[in-house]
Amino acid sequence: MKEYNVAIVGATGVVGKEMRKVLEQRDFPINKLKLLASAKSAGRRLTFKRTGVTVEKLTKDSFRGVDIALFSAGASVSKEFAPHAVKAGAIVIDNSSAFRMDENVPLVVPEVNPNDINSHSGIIANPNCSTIQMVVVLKPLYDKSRIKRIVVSTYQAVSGTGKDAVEELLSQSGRVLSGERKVEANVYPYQIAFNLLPQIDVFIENGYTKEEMKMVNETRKIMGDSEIGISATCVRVPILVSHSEAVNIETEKKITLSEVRKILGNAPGVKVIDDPEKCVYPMPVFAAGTDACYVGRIREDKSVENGLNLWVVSDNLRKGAALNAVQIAELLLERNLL
Ligand code: 3JN
Repeated sequence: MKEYNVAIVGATGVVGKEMRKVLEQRDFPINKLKLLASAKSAGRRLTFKRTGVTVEKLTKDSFRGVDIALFSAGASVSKEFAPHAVKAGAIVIDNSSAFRMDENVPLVVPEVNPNDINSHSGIIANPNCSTIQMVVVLKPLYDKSRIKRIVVSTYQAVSGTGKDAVEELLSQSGRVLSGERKVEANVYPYQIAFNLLPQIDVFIENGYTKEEMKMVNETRKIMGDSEIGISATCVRVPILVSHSEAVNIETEKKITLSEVRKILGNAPGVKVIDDPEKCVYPMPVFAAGTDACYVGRIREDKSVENGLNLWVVSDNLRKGAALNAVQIAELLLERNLL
């Protein structure tokens, strides 16, 4: 079997670390793994398959001989360096928002729109974590009956912001528990421990945040339906890993609850966890470290025609980022697109 040279850009970040783990766990056919990061992290030794790999400083010449470059170092790094990677002959799988809405860049969730990958021209975008877990669950329902409208509220873990936010939640929690009344906030505008923030990313003119509009625009692009009505409210909660979402949808035709359960029970990447009588439903602590998008609290919304409510939970670092990126790479191999 052919083996590939893979680079991870942003190798020392929370998603970069998870990418290394997912590549190893799924035994992705790697010849050489290149770990790239800023000058600050260059020289660090990280482990891949029990072998030490030295982190190298990212430069425009980093991509010679690289077949696949997984980018997770933020949109500005992607904008600057992805073109160099493509020029060097690599296929870029980009986890940032830099190219997601670019017409010539496929935005891919392998369970949802795998065929979009066929038309890539060097860059394939990985959607936002909150979008991915929602579309994995909604697409199989959409295929039964078009979804007219989605109203979603998210409960997003701090790891979505990165390492500093994880450390801030832990240290603030410790301080609050030891009796401090007011704790300093550096990463977010306010304390996140024992609190929640109805703001993810910055606000734009329409009163929504960028994260909320990413969910709207990316969902329409991935589902291939620019007419779906979508309204999102994104909230940061004091959770380390796994995003949760309360999702309300209106379908064109009625889908009965038993059909919903059957469809989702057979859907790739989805696990139904729904036994309210036994208090069984998806939760972040159970989803963390696993691969599925979990769905429960499945019930009708009787306040509208053909309304449904769902509760969706998934590990934001895995399916929301690293796993989806590696699945895209696997799809490229499967389809001989590399
Ligand atoms: O906050 C989260 O839970 C997800 C954060 C995603 C994020 C954070 C900063 C910049 C993104 C993203 O993936 O959309 C970006 C970005 O690439 O713009």
